[in-house]
Amino acid sequence: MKVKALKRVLAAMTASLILSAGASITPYTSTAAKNIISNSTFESGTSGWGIYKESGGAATISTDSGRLAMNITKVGTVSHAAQLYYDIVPLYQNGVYRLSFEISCTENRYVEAMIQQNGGTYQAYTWKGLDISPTPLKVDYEFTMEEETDIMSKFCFNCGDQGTPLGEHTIYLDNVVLELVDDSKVDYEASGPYEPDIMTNQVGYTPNAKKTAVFRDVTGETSFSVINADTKSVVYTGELYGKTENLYAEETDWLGDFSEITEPGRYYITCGNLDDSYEFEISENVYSNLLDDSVKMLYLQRCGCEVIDAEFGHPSCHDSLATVYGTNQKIDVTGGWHDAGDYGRYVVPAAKTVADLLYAYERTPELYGDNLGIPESGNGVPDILDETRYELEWMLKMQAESGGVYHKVSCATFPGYIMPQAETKELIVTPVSTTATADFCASMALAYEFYYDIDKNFAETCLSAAEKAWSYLEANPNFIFVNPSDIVTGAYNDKRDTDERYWAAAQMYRATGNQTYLDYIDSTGAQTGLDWSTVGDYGNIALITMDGIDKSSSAYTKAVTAIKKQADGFATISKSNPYGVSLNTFNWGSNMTVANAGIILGLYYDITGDDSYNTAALANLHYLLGKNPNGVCYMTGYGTVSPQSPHHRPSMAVGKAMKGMLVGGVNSNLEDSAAKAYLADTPSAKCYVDNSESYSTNEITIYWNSPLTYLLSLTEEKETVKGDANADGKFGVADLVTLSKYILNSNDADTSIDWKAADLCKDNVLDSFDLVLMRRLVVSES
Ligand code: 9MR
Ligand code: 9MR
Ligand code: ZN
Repeated sequence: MKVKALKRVLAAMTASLILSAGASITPYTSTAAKNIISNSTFESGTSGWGIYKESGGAATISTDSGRLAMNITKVGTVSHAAQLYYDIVPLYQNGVYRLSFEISCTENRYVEAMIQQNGGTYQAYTWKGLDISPTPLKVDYEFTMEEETDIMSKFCFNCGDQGTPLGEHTIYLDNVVLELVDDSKVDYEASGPYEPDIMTNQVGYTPNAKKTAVFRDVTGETSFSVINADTKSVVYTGELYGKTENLYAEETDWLGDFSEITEPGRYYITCGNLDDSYEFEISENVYSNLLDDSVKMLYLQRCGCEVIDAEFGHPSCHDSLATVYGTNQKIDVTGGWHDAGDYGRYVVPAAKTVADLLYAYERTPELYGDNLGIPESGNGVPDILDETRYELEWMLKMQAESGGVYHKVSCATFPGYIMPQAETKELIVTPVSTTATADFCASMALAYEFYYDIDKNFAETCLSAAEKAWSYLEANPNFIFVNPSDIVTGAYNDKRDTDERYWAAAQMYRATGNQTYLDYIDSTGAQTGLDWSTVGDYGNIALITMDGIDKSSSAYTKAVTAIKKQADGFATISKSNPYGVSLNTFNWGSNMTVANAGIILGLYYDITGDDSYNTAALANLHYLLGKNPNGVCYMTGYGTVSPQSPHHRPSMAVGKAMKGMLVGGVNSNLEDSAAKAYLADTPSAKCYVDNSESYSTNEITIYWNSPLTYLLSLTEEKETVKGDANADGKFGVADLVTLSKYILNSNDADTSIDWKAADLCKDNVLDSFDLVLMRRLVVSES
């Protein structure tokens, strides 16, 4: 029990550390007396070593007679303008290190050698100024790591401007050795993240939701208890079940079901010697703030206007004209939302965001109010529609004369960790792509429907922009984007545009009812995906939820079949995974993929009324909000432990995580230095690190928030009238007809039925037993 108290303190500490790179994570393997630098003699290339250039510096590296040769043509204007580096050097606090290397240069000059923090303040942990010359200089010394452990520091040589003008020259480096010679004072244990033993959704549950907790490291316990956090009384005791060897997280898991607790309140779970779970809430409105913040986040990402907020407010940004790539043409593309932790604005991910928001609103309009605290609040239009319109207005500016749509606008490179108004370099609009044009077409056609009653002129502008885009698509079969070589910001490049065109056609059909689009849909067949790169399922959503669509048409039935197939796959994985998540592999932005799976499951629930799909959809929500192997609520500012150091420039500049952002989450491909350093030996389902340098696990984006918004719109518990199979709000003979029909054609996805209301036997099957009960109910009520 003492251990428990201690671990708790650590959890609380972890939760309060802001932007502290080295504070909390794994590999505890001792590195004593091994050369930490893997390529030290350059016998076969320069692998592991790289060059950083800025402020006018120019340099290349190669090998020369078994040495590393750094050829410098321009020293630039600052000392790190030309920098030779070796990434990911673990330095443990109180460790004594010995560093040695040989260095020479074709000229006499001064360089700095150091091991420094890679990010943050770039503080040096050890530093030497060196006068180098053609005669090799042998450097060999010991130092102690005084600062907090930093397992991803950077060893580098600043070879830029040091005050003396220099022509082209070459620096040679060889026999680099870094060893941890004394680790007797290193406390390896001190740096592990706290991993809870019992995981639940940390935010909580609606009263009638299915509620299960995951238990790990169980030693002999067979039951668990739910405790009321205010009274400390045991309100429920249940048995552990479902022991599973979880290969993805490398742990053994048990489950405990506490769905019986429906009484609103705050609770936590205990189980023998395991650490108590974090507290969570049960209530009707448990997600309302979360839902509001998932949309409000977009306001805080607004570009091209003053943003008002006590902590993250800023003056207008990115409001200069932008240059169309490769021309002298300057255009106004101000507005829209910053995409992510960077300040680029990209059409392709914008379209996904817009679609998620509008379909979330369509699914459960009653959840969306007019008081989010955005400038348009109180104007009589739901804020989710006002906020979405802010992006749509920007998207309209991205359409070229031709009807084609520019892929994106950003500066040529990513800025430092600054507020948006401080990024003042030239804005560049990159060429038109057919993926952006089709996504734009779909978004505008969709917008036409939603804004028609609010502002007819705007709606018509959207529809004619969509029509212009469609004409461009007809004339330009396929023009896929690649980043021009001098632009390094988000590429959002795709291999095919079939799914984008399918989505566009489906939205155009919904907006106009025109047969041409239906013919186009039939020619491609249903496509899938709710990603930025695959968007076909938005086409399926458009068709399935379209008013008055012919349910026997091939467009409709193929869309339903595509959804069913995916929903069944996601439901199966969710059932087999102790955490209830519908994924077994985790890539960049996996939290979006998890939320997307929830959307597909929710849609299929809406089609069939089969509760098991809704349960699986919400299991994915519970994963995102804390019931996952890392025990993290991935939405900033919610739950007990949520990301403190997201890769998000405003949060990094302010020194505090902005609230209401869903981070990318687990990504086992280790695609940034922090992920490589912290997660090298981590099981795939746990590859996440709360470190601001980890953009491949801990960045945020507008299109990761938006599927969460959609998923949350599935949480509204609708009152069901007993026996109301046809969901018309009352019970009668008509429901008997619906149920008989359903049972007769039980494979027919078309027969829509409110499963929960019709399942009178409460056995999760709809069959003749329910029919018998329903007949009795009709008789007794008449
Ligand atoms: O900050 C950038 C982030 O928004 C991107 O998702 C990521 C991948 O493209 O790149 C980040 O920028 C990094 C760049 O790729 C490499 N140098 C360091 C930059 C900041 O971490
Ligand atoms: O979300 C994108 C992810 O699917 C890609 O694997 C990754 C690398 O191309 O890029 C992600 O998008 C980033 C974009 O390029 C720049 N802004 C931040 C985005 C999220 O990291
Ligand atoms: Zn901006």
